[in-house]
Amino acid sequence: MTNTKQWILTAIVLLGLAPAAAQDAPRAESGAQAANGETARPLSAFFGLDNALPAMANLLCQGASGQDGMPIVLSHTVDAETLQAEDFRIVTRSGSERTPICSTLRPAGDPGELRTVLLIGEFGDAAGDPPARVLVSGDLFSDGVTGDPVNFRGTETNVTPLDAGPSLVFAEVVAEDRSSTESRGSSCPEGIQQVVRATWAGGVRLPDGDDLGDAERALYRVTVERPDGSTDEIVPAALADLGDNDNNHLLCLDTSAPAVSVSFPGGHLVDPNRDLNPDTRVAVSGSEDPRTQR
Ligand SMILES: [Ca+2]
Ligand SMILES: [Ca+2]
Ligand SMILES: [Ca+2]
Repeated sequence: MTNTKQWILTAIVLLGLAPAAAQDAPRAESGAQAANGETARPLSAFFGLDNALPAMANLLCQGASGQDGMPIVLSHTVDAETLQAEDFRIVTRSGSERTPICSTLRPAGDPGELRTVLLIGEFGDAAGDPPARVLVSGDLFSDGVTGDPVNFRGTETNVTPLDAGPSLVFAEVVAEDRSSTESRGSSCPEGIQQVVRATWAGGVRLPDGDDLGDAERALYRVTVERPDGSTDEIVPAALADLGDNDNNHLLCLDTSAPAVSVSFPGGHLVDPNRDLNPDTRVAVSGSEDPRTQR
């Protein structure tokens, strides 16, 4: 595929998400369950394209052309066999309720990914009555990779508006035995001491449509904690999981000092609606960085 075609496919599959939703307080209802110290819930929902999915989207989902696209990033990786479009309900600003016609975990389907669900359907219109909230209304389970399997049913998140840019919504240290050798994207080089997966609310690209390069690697900052309790901001030695059109990057670090947060400066990356990213920072899952407490 040409770069342009790949980017169109990315636009189909991954629609930028945003920061506001990620930083909202958890809105889990009383039935919410926790696993591995984290409440099961959607972390973000991004109104990525409004009535604008191209004809190619029919390859993913019959009837998707001309529909809305909304990626949802979840707190835990998902058991794909329990995922159905009807598990989600979208509530518009006026209170109208919509159900997606399709849901898919593509293309963020490498080992360890599987937490970004793309919803396709008619979810409201940006100008008149935009989508406001997404609820998990059916049984949707985590896959039990971190903690026991938990049900997302009964949890919800606010929708980030169409014109917002993409933000980081999740980061985790990738266990050595789950490294990216089976990934469709690029891998970290030999000799790397720690790998952090950074997950954006939706797919990100350079404004010219290319994937990230060395200049963008140098813009990432990872805060690591030294043995004496002090912290340093470091730059990844390499970027990986590139070239696979999903919303994940692997940050390849040349230190084993525990990573506690990841940040990226605003104004360098765009979502498929061509909105630029804001300054964005996210805690590494399981770490305690007071600047990024959700
Ligand atoms: Ca990937
Ligand atoms: Ca719409
Ligand atoms: Ca990727």
